[in-house]
Amino acid sequence: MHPMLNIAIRAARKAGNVAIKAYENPSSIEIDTKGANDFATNADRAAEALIIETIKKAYPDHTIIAEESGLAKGNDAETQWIIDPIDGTTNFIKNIPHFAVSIAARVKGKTEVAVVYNPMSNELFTAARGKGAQLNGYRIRVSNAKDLDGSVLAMAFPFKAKQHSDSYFAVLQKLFTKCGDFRRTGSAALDLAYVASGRLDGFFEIGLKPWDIAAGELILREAGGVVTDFAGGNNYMVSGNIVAGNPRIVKDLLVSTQNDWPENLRN
Ligand code: 2AM
Ligand code: CA
Ligand code: CA
Ligand code: CA
Repeated sequence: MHPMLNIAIRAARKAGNVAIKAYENPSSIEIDTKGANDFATNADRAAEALIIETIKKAYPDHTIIAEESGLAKGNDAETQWIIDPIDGTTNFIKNIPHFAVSIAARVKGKTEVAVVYNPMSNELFTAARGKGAQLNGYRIRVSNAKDLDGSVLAMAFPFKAKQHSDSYFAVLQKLFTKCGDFRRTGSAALDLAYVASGRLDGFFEIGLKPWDIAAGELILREAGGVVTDFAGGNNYMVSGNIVAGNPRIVKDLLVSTQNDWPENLRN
């Protein structure tokens, strides 16, 4: 196994254990409000600190970007770890067992290894570039849906940009008539991993951050999926607007919505 994947898995399991302990003892959870509908807890911070400690011990020079503590530049600027200690904090706070630890490592801008770990279901999604994607060690693949007809798509609501919700809902309505149904799960990292394992046919969301996307993206690509922005390009790490699925689903999603996304949400 890729040595960096080994470290990522070790770090994810440690962080997952912190999350499980807090989840099982909800009165221990302290909630900070970072912004509108945006929270962090003492468990997010503790899990993140453990991940960073684990990576630093193995790779003291690597650069680390983590949701709760920001950017820590290392001497090796070419290797970056991108960490979301708990993706799905709102679920975590509500005692809904659907959240994940997300860890990716990029070398010269290319993601080499990725882990998305749901500690509550003990599901470990992993990938190494060129080596395929696995769920608990078993190879996974995207669904073979041919188009949106009958498909089940993960999506989200613009909880940070409610002023754009009218135009967003108009696109949702159009897509709703074309697909089978929607899921709003609350964890973008798990949405990508579920698309990678064929549980869901596709996924789209606006306003994501690199740590929501980085690990799930490699897992999905290694499972035969594709990821684009709303214009079919690759600006999603910057815009945070993402469309994902097998190549045919992504094509149908883009063709079905290309001219409909509000201007400020496109690309
Ligand atoms: P987070 O839990 O790490 O913040 C799903 O829409 C994505 O948006 C998740 O990856 C989640 O990451 C983030 N998010 C932030 N606030 C949210 C909220 N109030 N509801 C749902 N998702 C939220
Ligand atoms: Ca957050
Ligand atoms: Ca997140
Ligand atoms: Ca988070």
